[in-house]
Amino acid sequence: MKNLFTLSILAAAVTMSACSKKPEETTPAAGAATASASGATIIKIGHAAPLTGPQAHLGKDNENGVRLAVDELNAKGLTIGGQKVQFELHSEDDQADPRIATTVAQKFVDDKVNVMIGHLNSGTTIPASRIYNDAGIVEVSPSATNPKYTQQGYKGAFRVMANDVQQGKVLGEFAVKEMAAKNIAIIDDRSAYGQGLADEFEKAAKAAGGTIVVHEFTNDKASDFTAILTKIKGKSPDVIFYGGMDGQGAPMAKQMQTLGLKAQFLGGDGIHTTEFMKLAGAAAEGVTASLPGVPLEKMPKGPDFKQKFESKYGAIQLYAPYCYDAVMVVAEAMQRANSAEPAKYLPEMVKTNYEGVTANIKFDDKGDLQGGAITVYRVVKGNWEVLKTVGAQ
Ligand code: ABU
Repeated sequence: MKNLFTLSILAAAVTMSACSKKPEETTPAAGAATASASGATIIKIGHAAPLTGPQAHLGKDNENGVRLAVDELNAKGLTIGGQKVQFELHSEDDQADPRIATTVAQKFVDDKVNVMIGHLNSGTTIPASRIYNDAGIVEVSPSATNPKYTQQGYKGAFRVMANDVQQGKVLGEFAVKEMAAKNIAIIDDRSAYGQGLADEFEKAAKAAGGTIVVHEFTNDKASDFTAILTKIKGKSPDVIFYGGMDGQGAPMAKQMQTLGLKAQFLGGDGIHTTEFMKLAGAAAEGVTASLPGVPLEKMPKGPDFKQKFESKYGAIQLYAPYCYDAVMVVAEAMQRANSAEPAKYLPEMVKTNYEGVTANIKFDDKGDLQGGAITVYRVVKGNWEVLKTVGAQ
């Protein structure tokens, strides 16, 4: 598939070369320039996430992270390739649905976006990434943590946070070694993210000496977990691990309390949200969850970002800082390449060494973040408090 990206770059070059001969018969290549009313060259930043439905709060958070970066870049009045440029956010709702995501991806291809930031979910990012790759569009994931996204050999696919192989390992070891879990129950939502993370967690927990007493599954629309939790209660686990998002994790934590389950509740980044706290209420207290990255307050630019973002959009939910960094990394690569065309700035993306809000961002040969950290948090008096960070640069 790496070859497909190369082919589409060649196709774009052929189209552009044909353009100089017969402009009336051609259409612009991916990322081709259009001009604003003020004469600035428009750079289209594509973004997709669930903007409606149970994950809308996360999608809006991602969208606002992109928006903040776009606004800041425009305020700088940048010039690329000798032309004044204006960044434009093109955001679409994929409803966290893989089929809708591929339709959205095709729309972005037809719109000739200069870059794609997203999608939010692994289950949408993976199928959509083939479409961006085939069209020669660079894609940067700010939140999809399933490792498969960057294992497909797509040269234009990048990710600005650690993936679920790393996250699952940290969580599995943490459960056994630091939560003293001998017997562990697992529930996942059968999404690419939830199931993938749960499987990595299971491997790591077993390797650390834990016993998985049961592995159940639900789905990313469910709200009643009574039957699953009643079955799990009979196994008396020390820890229940949930692979999925806050929309299910929060009612699950509440229903654990109602059913009198004494097990500690543990999850991944999908439940490490402000919304989880709101939805779970008192049942959030003591819940443990991970998040890729070093805590924002420990990063040099973290507190400033938090203040800027929250004064405009309210509390950060989850991945807004990663979305902001993703846009900034791309804008920097475009400036170094002196071009906003994906084929021209892609070689600069590969060479990225950018001090972001979330990490010092460098990519490995697959497009994954080098040296990505994972931090484990616990809810203490209504706040996510840091327990430990693993793998910090
Ligand atoms: N990383 C958790 C949420 C997004 C996803 O990977 O599906």
